[in-house]
Amino acid sequence: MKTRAAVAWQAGHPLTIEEVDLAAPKAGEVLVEVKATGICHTDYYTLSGADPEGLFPAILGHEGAGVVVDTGPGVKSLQLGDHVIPLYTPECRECKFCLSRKTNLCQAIRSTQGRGLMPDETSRFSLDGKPILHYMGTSTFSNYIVVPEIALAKIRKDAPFDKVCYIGCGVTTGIGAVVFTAKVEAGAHIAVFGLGGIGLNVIQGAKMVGADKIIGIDINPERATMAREFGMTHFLNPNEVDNIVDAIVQLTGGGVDFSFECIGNTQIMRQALECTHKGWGRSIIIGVAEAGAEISTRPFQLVTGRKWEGSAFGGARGRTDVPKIVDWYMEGKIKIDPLITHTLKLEEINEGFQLMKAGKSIRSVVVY
Ligand code: NAD
Ligand code: AHE
Ligand code: ZN
Repeated sequence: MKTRAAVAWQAGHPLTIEEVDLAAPKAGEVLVEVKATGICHTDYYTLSGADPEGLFPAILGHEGAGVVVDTGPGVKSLQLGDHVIPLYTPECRECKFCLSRKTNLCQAIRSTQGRGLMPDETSRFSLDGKPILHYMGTSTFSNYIVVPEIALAKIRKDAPFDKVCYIGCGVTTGIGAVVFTAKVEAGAHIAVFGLGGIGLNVIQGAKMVGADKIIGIDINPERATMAREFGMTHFLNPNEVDNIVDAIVQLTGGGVDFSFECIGNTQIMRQALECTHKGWGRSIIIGVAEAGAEISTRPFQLVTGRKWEGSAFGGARGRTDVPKIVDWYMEGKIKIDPLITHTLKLEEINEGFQLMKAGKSIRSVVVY
């Protein structure tokens, strides 16, 4: 079949809209009509050329929601008409990682996924007979996609696609980092570096679990209004504060219990670690830094009890946790609508990248 898709031909160049060929789902695979997709900073990062796994030509996008329209042989857990969110972190429930119960990083298809291929080492996308690569196993910048069954979370049918697509990455990453990775307790002091599509969700997760001081840090002062509405109690602009670490330590009487880096800047990662409390502070890296980047601090920071950690997809087990997060949204426990600042057509997708780059959007969502 044919599908309309935004194709990334090479790093640093705008996407172009093409009629791409899409092969039928093979065994264990599912054909999904994508109804809506968010644009995440990670799509921008890969398009920039800084991602060592950024291969071209490819169809980017990993924050979608849609409907099952066909299933390949052997698919048991999904049927036509099911509403789904594609998962860049699948959940096979059989690999060593899934069975460990210690991580959400299912490795069943990670190797082929990182090379832009389906598990049988081929692509389902092509144009003029030449293959076009998948991206993060999802490629939600295509109206139709083929995805392994283990990489689809089945969600309730009354959830609006143009909102819950954001649960496919940003919402789950931010809230999950608080709830699943850090397990922030009520009364904790926290600091959130970067108040974009991820950081604002860290803030609402922290408010949801009853954190006390929620300190937001961003160089864009316009982010403070939305952050306050989501639960931020204090705002610091690094351009107006001499020493951000000292400011946070003073504000909290010794440092925060948890900090979250939601930018992808290794200098800020160091500040995020060093503003945590001696003896027990934990700093969670969420931001993705470019190939070759390294983090550093005095080992004394760790000797004296601070812990450096990371979180991918908020530590969420996609098929298990994503339907629950959709329920939280439908029950009014979390907010998504105000964060979706722009709704675009597929033809306008490059504007979505420009809005993000200019700091004018929180999330742009493309509706097919
Ligand atoms: P975004 O562009 O929406 O937000 C980034 C925010 O950081 C902006 O508000 C910007 O003003 C602020 N910022 C930039 N430089 C700063 C600085 N020096 N000091 C303070 N604030 C600064 O991006 P996003 O979609 O929220 O993504 C944030 C990061 O998280 C990216 O690196 C993205 O790739 C990564 N990410 C990781 C995961 C994961 O699973 N680990 C998932 C999604 C996104
Ligand atoms: N290919 C990139 C990896 C970037 C990365 O860390 N991705 C996150 C998700 S970001 C979503 O917006 C992730 O899940 N990482 C775990 C994994 O297995 O990729 C690079 O920099 O190499
Ligand atoms: Zn993302």
